[in-house]
Amino acid sequence: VTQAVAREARIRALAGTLGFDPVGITRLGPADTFPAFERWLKNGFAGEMNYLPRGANKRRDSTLPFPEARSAVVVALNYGGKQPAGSIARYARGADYHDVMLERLDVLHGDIERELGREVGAKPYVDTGPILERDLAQQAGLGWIGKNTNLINPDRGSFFLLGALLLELDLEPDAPFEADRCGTCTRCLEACPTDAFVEPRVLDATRCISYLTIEHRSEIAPELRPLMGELVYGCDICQDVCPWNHRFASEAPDPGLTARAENVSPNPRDLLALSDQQFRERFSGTPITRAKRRGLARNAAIAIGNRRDANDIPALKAALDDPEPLVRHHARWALEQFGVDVAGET
Ligand code: B12
Ligand code: SF4
Repeated sequence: VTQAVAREARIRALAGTLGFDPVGITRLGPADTFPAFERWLKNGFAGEMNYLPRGANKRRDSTLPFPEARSAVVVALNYGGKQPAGSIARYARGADYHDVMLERLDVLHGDIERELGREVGAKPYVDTGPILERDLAQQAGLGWIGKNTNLINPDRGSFFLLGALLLELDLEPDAPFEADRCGTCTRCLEACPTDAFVEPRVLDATRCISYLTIEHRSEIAPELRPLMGELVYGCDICQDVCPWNHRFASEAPDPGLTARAENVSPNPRDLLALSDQQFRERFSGTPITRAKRRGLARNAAIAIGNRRDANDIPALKAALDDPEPLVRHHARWALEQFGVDVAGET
């Protein structure tokens, strides 16, 4: 065993001590799945996520965003896949994972410098630039890209977030994960309520409930609304049905991502009634701020239209006076689901 290998082992152990699991090391370089990404963009599957075409070319090769970096420590952070299902996706029920992950990657950076006894240029990365993270994780040996497009680890399933510490170090890489362990299973493709998979490993995001509830800013297509059920932020369904998660998902999330009890399945009636200030107070520091008050209220109106509880009708009528046309429009749709005819424009 060379000294270099011992150094990589120590870095992996440091990351493990911080709660990251699994952990892998890769050299930065060309992304194998970039052609699939380009095709996906060309087909319009990115919808309104304009930041994807904007940084498209850099995703070709993970050396492009940070040219001084040579290697990456790629890490996973568990968000507790066995937590009960609810109307908010599991990853989004507690602190914003970007904050948790970035802070911890900074700690890892300091630990590595101490371990090596010198300064090392580094850049913590989580969704913060143009990198195909699932590709990078596959390169680092963390798992394979499943038919539901999630990165699946053979001992941990897929209910984790990915991050990377890009380092100005030439580290000995782990072997990429080459196998495809999905086999003939197609449960995720069949379980998707909106039929969002065009084929295995290709998601038409414009139909995905995660996209619709989080990234899509405008009206949601009327034909998709009934298929969204009562989900108001994100969707875990194509991971819930995965046999790898049945076997390996864990009960408790990383302590940094502990769920706030009120953010598991909030009453959509309450969400619809929040003012901008109440929204900020309730959700600041969580990923949910990304949808903005108007987006979450729109989603809540759809959930109410789908659950059809007559007690919600007064809340919907009140939302016809919402300052946002987007919210008024979806409240009107929800009232129509109760057979209430709403006159006037929205
Ligand atoms: C845009 C985005 C989304 C979009 C689009 C997702 C998608 N599947 O395209 C939306 C909003 C829908 C979304 C949803 C979710 N996301 Co998201 N998302 C991203 C983001 C920012 C970019 C992903 C991207 O480039 N998509 C474009 C498509 C083409 O890439 P891809 O889906 O990853 O697909 C790859 C493979 O499918 C492969 N491929 C495609 N075709 C083929 C064909 C063959 C034959 C092969 C071998 C491979 C292959 O190539 C693609 C490029 O690498 C990443 C962070 C990052 N910077 O990477 C997080 C990220 C992928 N998301 C993440 C999470 C957790 C989610 C959700 C689970 C959240 C939720 N509960 O609601 C859902 C899961 C939905 C799903 N089935 O993917 C995690 C994934 C962790 C994991 N274990 O995989 C990431 C890495 C964020 C993070 N830092 O942790 N997301
Ligand atoms: S996250 Fe939900 S809506 Fe999106 S592809 Fe998976 S099952 Fe379908």
